[in-house]
Amino acid sequence: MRRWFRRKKEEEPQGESASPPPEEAEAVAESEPQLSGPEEIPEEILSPEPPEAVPGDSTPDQVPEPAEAAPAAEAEPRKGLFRRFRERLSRSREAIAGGLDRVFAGRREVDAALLEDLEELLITADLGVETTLHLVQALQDRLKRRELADVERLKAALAEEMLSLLKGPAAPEITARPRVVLMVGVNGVGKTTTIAKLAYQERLQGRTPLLIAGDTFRAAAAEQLEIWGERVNAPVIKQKTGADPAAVVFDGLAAALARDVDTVFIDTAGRLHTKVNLMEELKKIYRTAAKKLPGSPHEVLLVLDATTGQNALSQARLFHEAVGITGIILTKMDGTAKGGVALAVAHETGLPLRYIGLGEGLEDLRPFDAEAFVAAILGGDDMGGGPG
Ligand SMILES: Nc1nc2c(ncn2[C@@H]2O[C@H](COP(=O)(O)OP(=O)(O)OP(=O)(O)O)[C@@H](O)[C@H]2O)c(=O)[nH]1
Ligand SMILES: [Mg+2]
Repeated sequence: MRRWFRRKKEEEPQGESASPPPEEAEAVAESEPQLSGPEEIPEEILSPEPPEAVPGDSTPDQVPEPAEAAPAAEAEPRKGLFRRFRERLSRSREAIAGGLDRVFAGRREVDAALLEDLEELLITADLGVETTLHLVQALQDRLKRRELADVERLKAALAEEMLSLLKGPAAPEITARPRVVLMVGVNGVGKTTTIAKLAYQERLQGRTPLLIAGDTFRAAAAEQLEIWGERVNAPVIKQKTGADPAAVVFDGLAAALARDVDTVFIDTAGRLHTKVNLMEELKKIYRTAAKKLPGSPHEVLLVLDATTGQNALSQARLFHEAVGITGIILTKMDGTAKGGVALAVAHETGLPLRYIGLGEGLEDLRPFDAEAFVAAILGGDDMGGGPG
């Protein structure tokens, strides 16, 4: 799978050049609406059982109340931010750092047997087989070069290898105005909430966001976005349930131009329509945006729910194939032990991790910081500050 992703990435570099999908695809889908596209999409990929929440039918009243005073994020010193970040990732840290402590207990020398135990641990910590083998191979090479004199060196080497996996290209510098961000992902992963969090960040930085309710499939979806819009003081462009999402996007972009906003976030449905395939719908939204505002959407962000573990990888592949993903947001990293999936996602997709979601509140979204992340999942409980 990794090779597939990398090839795809080379063919379709970031942004505008993520080529709008072929017209034929639409024609096929329209003449045979029952087909689910070029390849059968397994139901469990498109509708995963959300293990830690039942968000599929979120009604507007499920928009969580603001838990904390809004401006706190800015005022909070970076050290406090990192502490909170570490706390939210504590279950993943327990799985990875805690697991390492157990594997290393009473062992000083690094040998093949120890690396085998490490391999098992990483696989169970949701790094996935391919990513684990990649990391362990790198460590075996270091062992052969006699660079791993003791377990402390091994741990440091593991941190370095993880970092080099996670360090993707920097976020693209987008100067277009408005900057249009298309948010995609299966149902319940956190698309709508993440849009609210991003819009909130735009506001904090003095920019004007506008939200487009492109999920016309689920009855309460537009209202949910509207509630968030009110909370972050961003206009929401919507139509009635069942409207063509591409038409909403068209109107929304017209409104964005008329109002001269800085940023547009397009919310989309995560669930399969009964007649029109979700991927075909997204392609149409993409084409419509590109037609209305050439060069847009400037970013296509895929939202993945960390609690679904390895299933996130299959989702990434499907969406990337359909609309060319430019970045990934991993949500629900708080309270899950599956945070190791971030490494698998970064390694196997070759796509940049842009943000991670650490809770339901507006402030609970952080730009992905590879150093901070590795420090958080590998660091012991005695670690004071870490990077930041
Ligand atoms: N703990 C936690 N919960 C989150 C996070 N992000 C989103 N959620 C919750 O996940 C649930 C689903 O979020 P939504 O934003 O409605 O998800 P969606 O992808 O828009 O869902 P659909 O519109 O049904 O496709 C909500 O209860 C959110 O509060 C996160 O980072 N951490
Ligand atoms: Mg939604």
